[in-house]
Amino acid sequence: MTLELFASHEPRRQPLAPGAAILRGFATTRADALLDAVDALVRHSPFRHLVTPGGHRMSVAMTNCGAWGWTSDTSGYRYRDEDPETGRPWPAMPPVFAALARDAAAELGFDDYAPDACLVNRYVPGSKLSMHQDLDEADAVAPIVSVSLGIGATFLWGGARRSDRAVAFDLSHGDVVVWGGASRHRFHGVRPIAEASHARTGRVRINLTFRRAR
Ligand code: MD6
Ligand code: FE
Repeated sequence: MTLELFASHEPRRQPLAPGAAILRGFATTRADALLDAVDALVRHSPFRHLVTPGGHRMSVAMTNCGAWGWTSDTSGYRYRDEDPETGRPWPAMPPVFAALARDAAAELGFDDYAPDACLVNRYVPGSKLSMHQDLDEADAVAPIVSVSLGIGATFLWGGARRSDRAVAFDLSHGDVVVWGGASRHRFHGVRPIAEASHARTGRVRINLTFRRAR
């Protein structure tokens, strides 16, 4: 066995800032199970295009699982304990989701991470997410864990202020980004997705974004 061969199978960590890193390939071995669970949960709470408080239809389609789900409409952003489209609770967090989130958070030293919300995002070529902060959660220290599946994306990692220069990172199927602690309120976004196809998802990127909301 060569060291090179061993290293190529070891997930790589790319530090971003204190409390933040990209874990390359961290979800790869669990990706099929994660995507199977997405297929199951969207049968209960389908993807939908939310409207921003400013009245714009988001290009990313979203749904949620877990106790709390993130929603947006013209009255603002908020977490709800039921899906406004179905009038029922959001689907339960699949165990494979909770385990992946906990394991990824632990890599950054966030022990016993127990997210109570998972926002599931569906991007197609052209979908984008403008620079923003995730500020709607009660816990300002527990990390966001963001899992990329399917076609690639360019993730923009900004600073504490909107005017801070952002750095671009390409994210691939199986990559996980964690940001918590001092980095929890950093600006971030996703550039318009390029045309591409993935063997499992087709022309789609699925992103799982875990949070401690309440
Ligand atoms: C990503 N997503 O898709 C990162 N934040 O890689 C987010 O940062 C995000 O998709 C808030 C609401 C929806 C999101
Ligand atoms: Fe975000």
